[in-house]
Amino acid sequence: MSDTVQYHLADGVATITLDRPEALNALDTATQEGLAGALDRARDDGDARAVLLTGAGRAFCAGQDLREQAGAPGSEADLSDTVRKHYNPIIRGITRMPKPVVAGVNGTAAGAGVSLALACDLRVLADTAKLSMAFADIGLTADSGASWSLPRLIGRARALEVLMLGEPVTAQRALELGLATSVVDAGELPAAAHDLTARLAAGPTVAYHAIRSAVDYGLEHGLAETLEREAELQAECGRTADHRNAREAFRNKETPRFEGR
Ligand code: LHQ
Repeated sequence: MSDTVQYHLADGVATITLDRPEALNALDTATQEGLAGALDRARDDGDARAVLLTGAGRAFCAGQDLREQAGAPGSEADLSDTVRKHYNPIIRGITRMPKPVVAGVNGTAAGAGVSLALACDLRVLADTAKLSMAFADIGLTADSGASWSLPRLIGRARALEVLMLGEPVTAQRALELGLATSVVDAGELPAAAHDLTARLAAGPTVAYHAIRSAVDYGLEHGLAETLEREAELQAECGRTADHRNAREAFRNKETPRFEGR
């Protein structure tokens, strides 16, 4: 792990905390590598059934560390190197996680920091949070999956508006746009984000993964293909102990207990 990324397991929740508060959790190379490593660890951790990504201090993540040479505007090759080498694997690590991933957006997010939150399945925002699509402010295009996730979440017109105009999206506006699952008082953010993630950690993990896969597949395929993909995924879910036990619990008029397998 890295000094600037913490990993903590409790209640089936792997909490990954970006921990460079003095730089608003900006992503320097060590933090990028630490985050990628923490995501791998969460994926492989049999006791982790959901993942919470959050930040220490007053910010969630200020995006690329603009002070670090590797990320500084230099040649085009420099930027595409770090995007390919560091950011893309992180985004794949989130979007391919075989368990739910929640962003606990405890404060400001900018640039690739917003992209991290958008890649997650659900987003709980502190009322003080602002999402700043800062890319164009420094003459860059959207990266780290924002050009994929943002139009899926809020549509093309609004995605272009948010990315081109670059006005910070307040927590309340994020809720109206459908970018936030919920908005809570900043002081309650850690508990609220943990509780929501713990609820998912106690759920049918295989089915959650299948739900994300089916929805993403449905966004890119026609109805006929999607119906077939749903059938395949349903077959996988139907073979899980969680499904068998939930059917048994239904017959016995009991609340099902899911074990994530
Ligand atoms: C920072 C940063 C930061 C270093 C605050 N870096 N130190 C991907 C790959 C390749 C290349 C490039 O880009 C990308 C995608 C991106 O992520 S592009 C977007 C990069 N991020 C930004 O442009 C955001 C820059 N930061 C800001 O605009 C402000 O700091 C925000 C609006 C986030 C917060 O403003 P304030 O609340 O007023 O805080 P502050 O500006 O005073 O910052 C506090 C400290 O954090 C300060 O350090 P200091 O030593 O002076 O106290 C900042 O320098 C540092 N910090 N963001 N990205």
